[in-house]
Amino acid sequence: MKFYNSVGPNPRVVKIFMAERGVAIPEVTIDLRGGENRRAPYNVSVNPTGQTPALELDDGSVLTEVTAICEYLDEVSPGPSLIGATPQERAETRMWTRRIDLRICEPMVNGFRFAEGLPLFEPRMRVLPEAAAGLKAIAQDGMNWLDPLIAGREFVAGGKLTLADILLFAFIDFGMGVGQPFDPACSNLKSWYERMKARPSTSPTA
Ligand SMILES: N[C@@H](CCC(=O)N[C@@H](CS)C(=O)NCC(=O)O)C(=O)O
Repeated sequence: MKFYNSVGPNPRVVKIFMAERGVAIPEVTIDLRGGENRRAPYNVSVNPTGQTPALELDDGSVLTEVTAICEYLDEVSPGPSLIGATPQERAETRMWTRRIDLRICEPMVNGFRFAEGLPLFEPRMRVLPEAAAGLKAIAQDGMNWLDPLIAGREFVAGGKLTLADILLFAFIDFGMGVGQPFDPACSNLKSWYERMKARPSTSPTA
C-alpha cells in the first residue's frame, strides 16, 4: 500500500488512526500548498477530487475520503477495532463521526478556506467569502452542541476511543491554529481535548 499524505486535518485523521491501530504504510508527501494535488498526475490517476489524503492499495486501486480509508484499514488490520466490535458499536461510531463531520469539520474547514485560506483556495475551488463568518459560527454551534453530550464520557461514543474521537481531534486542533478555537466554557470538550492531546498518536511529530 502507499499513503498520499500532506499538510491538513484530513490526512492527519488517517495518520492518527494508523498510529492508534499500529499500522505503518509507506508515504508519499504531496505538496498541497504548491497545488500538486490539483494537477496531473495526482488529480487524474490518484484522486479525481484533487484532494488529500489517498490510499493506494496493492492492486493499484485507490481509496479516498478519510472515513472510508480508516474503515478499510481497521478491517484489514489485526487487533481491536476503532470502529466497533458489534453492529451497535459500529453504528454508534458512524453516527458520531457523521455528526461531527457535518456539524463541525465541514463548516470549520470551509470557514477557513473562505477567509484566512482564501489566497490559497480561491484559484483552485469555488469560494464563498461572504459565507465565511456564518460557517465559522455553525462550527462553533456544533462544538457548543457537542459539549454537554459528552459530559461524563471519556470518549465521544462512550468508554472507548473510536474514529469519531480521531476525526474530532484533528479538526479541533486545526481550528485552534486558525482562529476557530472552541469556547473555553465548553468544559467537557476541554477535558476531552487535553486527554486526546496527551496520546502519543496525536503528537505533532508522530
Ligand atoms: N472529504 C475529503 C476531504 C479532503 C480534503 O478536504 N483534503 C484537504 C486537505 S485537509 C485538501 O486536499 N485540500 C487542498 C485542496 O482542496 O486543494 C476526505 O474525507 O478525505
